[in-house]
Amino acid sequence: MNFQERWPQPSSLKQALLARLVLGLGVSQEQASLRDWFQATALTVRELLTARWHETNRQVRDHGLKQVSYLSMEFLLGRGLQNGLMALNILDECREALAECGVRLEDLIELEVTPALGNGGLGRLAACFLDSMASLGLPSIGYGIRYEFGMFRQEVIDGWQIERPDDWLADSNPWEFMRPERQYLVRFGGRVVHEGNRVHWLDGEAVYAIAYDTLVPGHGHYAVNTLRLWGARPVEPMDLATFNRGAFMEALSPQLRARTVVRVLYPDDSTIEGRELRLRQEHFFVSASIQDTLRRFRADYDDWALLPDKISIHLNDTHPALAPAELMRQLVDEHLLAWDDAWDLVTRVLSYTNHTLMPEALEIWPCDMMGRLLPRHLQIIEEINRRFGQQVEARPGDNQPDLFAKVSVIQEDGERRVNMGRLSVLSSHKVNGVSRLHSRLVRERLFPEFAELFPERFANVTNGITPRLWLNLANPKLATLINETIGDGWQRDLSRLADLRPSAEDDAFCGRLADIKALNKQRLAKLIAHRVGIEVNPAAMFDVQVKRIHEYKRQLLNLLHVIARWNAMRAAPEQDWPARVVIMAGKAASAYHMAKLIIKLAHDIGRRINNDPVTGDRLKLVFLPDYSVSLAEYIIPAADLSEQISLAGTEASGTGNMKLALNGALTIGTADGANVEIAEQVGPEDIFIFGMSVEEVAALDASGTYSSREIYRNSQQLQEVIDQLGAGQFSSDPACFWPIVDSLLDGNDHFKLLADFDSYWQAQRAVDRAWRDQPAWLRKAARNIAGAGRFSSDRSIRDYASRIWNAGYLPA
Ligand code: 26V
Repeated sequence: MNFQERWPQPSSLKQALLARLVLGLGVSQEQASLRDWFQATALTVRELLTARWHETNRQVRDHGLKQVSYLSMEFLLGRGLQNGLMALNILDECREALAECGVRLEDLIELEVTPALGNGGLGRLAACFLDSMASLGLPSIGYGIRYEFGMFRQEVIDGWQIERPDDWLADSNPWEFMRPERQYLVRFGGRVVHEGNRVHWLDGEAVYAIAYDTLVPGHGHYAVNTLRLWGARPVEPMDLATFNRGAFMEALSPQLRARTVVRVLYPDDSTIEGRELRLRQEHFFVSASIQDTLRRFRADYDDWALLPDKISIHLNDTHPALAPAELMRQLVDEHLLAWDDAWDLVTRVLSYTNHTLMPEALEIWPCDMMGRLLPRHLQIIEEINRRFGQQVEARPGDNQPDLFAKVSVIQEDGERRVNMGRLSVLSSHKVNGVSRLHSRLVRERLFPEFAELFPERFANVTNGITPRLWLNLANPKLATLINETIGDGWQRDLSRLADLRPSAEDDAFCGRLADIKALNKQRLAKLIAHRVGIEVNPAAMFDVQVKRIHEYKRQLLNLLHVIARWNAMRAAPEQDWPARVVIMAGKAASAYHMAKLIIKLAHDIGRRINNDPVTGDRLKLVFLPDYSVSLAEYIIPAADLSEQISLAGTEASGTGNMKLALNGALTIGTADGANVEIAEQVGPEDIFIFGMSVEEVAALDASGTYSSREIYRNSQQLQEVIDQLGAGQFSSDPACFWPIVDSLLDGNDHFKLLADFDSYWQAQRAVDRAWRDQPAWLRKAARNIAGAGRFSSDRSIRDYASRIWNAGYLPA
């Protein structure tokens, strides 16, 4: 090894990698572990992106472009290495450079921990949006929390979910830049003093929010945007006097206390737990993000009136809904604007997306708690509400005297509480739902009075997914087939996938599609064998339901069908039952016992039927633990059937449905969320829609006549299945699943599984018939891919840019 080799100069990618390894990390090539190589490669990628990053920021300033501050408590990014290499267009080059050093790129990719700073759909959507904003050249900065522990890792022991901490930062994170110069004081508690026109917020405690930046590279565009996540630091790092008198632990308590606020992601997507800490988190990241947004604006402009032209602040659900109060506080108390001027700016800058209608997920904070933690914010919210009340009362021809009680941001029924949804609607110039159906329900069911007061405020932006991750990266062979069939224009405009429609009639195309699906299924079959020790037949239909475990998503309906199918197969084993592997994955909120019991049931049914010689490899049920973005990348390209079976009116949109259709799975689903729009795109022949519509559910509820027991009494099939559950057929503890039986029969089946069961069973028979004709199935799969083009997050972001943000793009 000569000098040049030992101390390499970054004149080529290989040289750059070696320089990072040897000079940056301080390990010699002979001693480097895979982990060292991963770090060196990631750091090299980050370096290669920084030039583009600085250029992006310069151009935003030079062109005076509007920048979107996207506030989200969750960003479910997934791994960065392959994504970065693809954005830089050096995937193959890097593979070769590493190969010359005796390292396999694929091993490094698999080594990377998957950051999991989100629960599910809302967090993954935020990540897809970051990708699309960068790829379209839309200047943006994502703001969130740098949780020290992300979404828990799920283990399944004897069917029971066990949560393990996600210590994702244990091995240093090569993607982030810590920015000690971007540090803001965030305050809690204390008291408010009015002195003339000035308001002072005194005493209380404070922590520093410190920025950690992750680069968000565009694909097919040079833009590199920023994801800025806030870590926490104490104002006084430790109490030296305490330490010196020997109280070592106590001396460190400021550290511990400050960092508590960023310690953990709330593992819940429906109910509010650990309430006060959660409110602290929300204030912490909102305050820092708004201070930073205003500082960036003031660095370039000195006229506040320009704020709405240069900045949009977007609220990803109500989790950042303290933003209007914090913005008012900073503008009025600190920058000394008049209230009316400040409020005008606030309402022109803010916009809000609603992501759920589930009552238990709508945030409502007791005034008591807010007053203790954020006394000035509560005052501001009360003042916003008082003025709103005057406006409502002063409406000409008011014929709804109790209107204000229905829209008041402060709910006075019982304990006084702040309704964060109402605050968000009142403070935003646009409010949107995430599918056409959901947006209508947001207007009609959630905020009907607001929709009457401010009709122009309500909009729809149907969700989307990034094709870079969910097609190019997860299913590269399919991406190549598409390129060879219709050219690569779809990479910039996914709606061009419609050009594939004629290829559905082409046997050669369908043959190649079948080959790709078969390879993806073999890969997944291997993973299943490796992870859970179940052998599945890759030729069987892979029937997939992957998502958070929640009663409204009705994983239990799927399981009832599996049992019913098993019963039917055992009763008539000679019949031509197409082979199926039912694959489920997803996490249950830690305190959500029913969801955990559903996982246990999936596991126990699997244990019983997977070893049944009568059904053999014609029916298998697999629960794959620890669902994550990375696991989804394996499962989704291998799916034949996509289960989207929520009770109509409960799933705001769904995005897994889009990922699966894009990868050629056929949907069996209800007329809920974005399923409705998927059905329109692919056509009724190529999707299996079943169950009650939103209107039928509403009529049933209104009639008050729903009786799950009556359905049970009238259905032999359901009786058999539910009696098996009750009799303990699938468990060593006969009482194990009684709570499930109870919820179905005595709890009157809140999500109406039994009402939809028969229709679901029929739809599954139609799926079986369709599967038997493989050439026809492949044509359907091809038309699903062709119809998925509308569901690109690029389209969603263009919609946001034009309908909500009025934002422009960097030149290509
Ligand atoms: C609420 C809470 C309450 C406090 C504890 C932590 C926490 C975390 C999440 C939530 C609400 C989650 C709402 C959500 O994820 N909605 C999903 O959003 C997707 C993207 O729009 C959409 O596709 C799904 O249908 C919708 O369920």
